[in-house]
Amino acid sequence: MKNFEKSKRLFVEAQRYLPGGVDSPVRAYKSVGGTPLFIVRGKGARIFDADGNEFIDCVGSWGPLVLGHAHLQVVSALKKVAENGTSFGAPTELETTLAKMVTQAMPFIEMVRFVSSGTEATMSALRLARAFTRRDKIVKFDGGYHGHSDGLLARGGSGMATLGIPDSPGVPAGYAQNTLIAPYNNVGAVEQLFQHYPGQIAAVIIEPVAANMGVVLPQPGFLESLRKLTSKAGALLIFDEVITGFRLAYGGAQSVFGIKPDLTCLGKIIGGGLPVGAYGGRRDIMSLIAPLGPVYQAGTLSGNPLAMTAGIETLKVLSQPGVYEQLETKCAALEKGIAVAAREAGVPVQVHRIGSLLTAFFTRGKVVDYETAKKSDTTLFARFFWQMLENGVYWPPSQFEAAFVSLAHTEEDIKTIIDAVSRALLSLTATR
Ligand code: HOZ
Repeated sequence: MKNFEKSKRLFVEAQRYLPGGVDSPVRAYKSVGGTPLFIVRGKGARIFDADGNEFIDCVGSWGPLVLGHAHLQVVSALKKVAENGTSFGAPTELETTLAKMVTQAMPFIEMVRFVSSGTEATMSALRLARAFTRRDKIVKFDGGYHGHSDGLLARGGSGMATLGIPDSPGVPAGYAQNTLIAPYNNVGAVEQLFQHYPGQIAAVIIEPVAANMGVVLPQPGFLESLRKLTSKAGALLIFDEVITGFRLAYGGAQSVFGIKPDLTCLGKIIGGGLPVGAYGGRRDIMSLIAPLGPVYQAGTLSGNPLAMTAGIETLKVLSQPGVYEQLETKCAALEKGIAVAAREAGVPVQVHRIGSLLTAFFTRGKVVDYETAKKSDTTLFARFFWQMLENGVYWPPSQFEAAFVSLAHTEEDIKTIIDAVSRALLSLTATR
């Protein structure tokens, strides 16, 4: 049995000063029980906790670390930039450099505004969509997660799914009234909303691949139908690519599925592990943002030199040939390994994967939306999670989050993860 005593002591101390001992709820391990691990170091595909345990990391800071931890190119560029100052509250050329890279990678983004988190990106994109269309209502999907701004906290995924919170208190009723919910992968429900609220819906916001209720892929035609419905109704289509952007392909999910959103939200990878977000899209829409237009949005640390540098260096690596093929091969091997291990252990598991994003749902039934995702056996998942730790793998501590494979994972690492999955699943059946 691994020893987690130091993490346990650090958690007791943390809880005296931080609500729940953490700065973001999923980290608290509430849905898997026990005490969260306190991490002291990461290198490549590995993280090390306060007790000196080593793990192969399948969380990767929830997505940004597609190159792995402490990537040399990123770290040495950061050191150089930091020596010249970390924030000026004035323009730097780095912002233009990263903006150019983003617009070249995603041609539907004609202009981009950098912010400091994915939450800020989606919140600002919605403000912009409302201003552009002069409408108030928005449509989001059940189990879709777009950060924690007031209007987006209805039926959210991620930590809300993990903790089973349907709607957060503290959101004024007026906000909630303007947020309409449809089940993911259900075009009919979106059609009905457009019929019911003619001329009132500003935008449909969606994760083109849902990754905060676990990974759930769009069914064929779903995204295309949303594109048609929104265009017909004069509403905007907003892709929240905070997770999928530069993850599924250099051009994001929009390039994989061939859909043109009006606005795109980014985060995670474009900051290479530093706090960042961005929203961008059609020039006519983006031109409404202050100081060019009247829609106000600002931030002292927006586009700060460190985040821009980590993003630029990360994208430089990702733009090299063969990178996404490598991610695909590694994660496909993992998908296959988990499916085989589950079959051999006799544990019903649905493995969902696209590119280097993966979720193993502990359920017998097909998962197509949040309702079906919620049928997963979260108790069994919790036991699986702890067994994975025992076997040296840091798996996401929630059934409703994605696991991430990075370029730093070697073929050997993938084999080790599959062995760990196999042992973990067998131990579940042995004690059932
Ligand atoms: N909302 C993040 C996962 N989708 C978790 C953030 C964190 O706890 O770091």
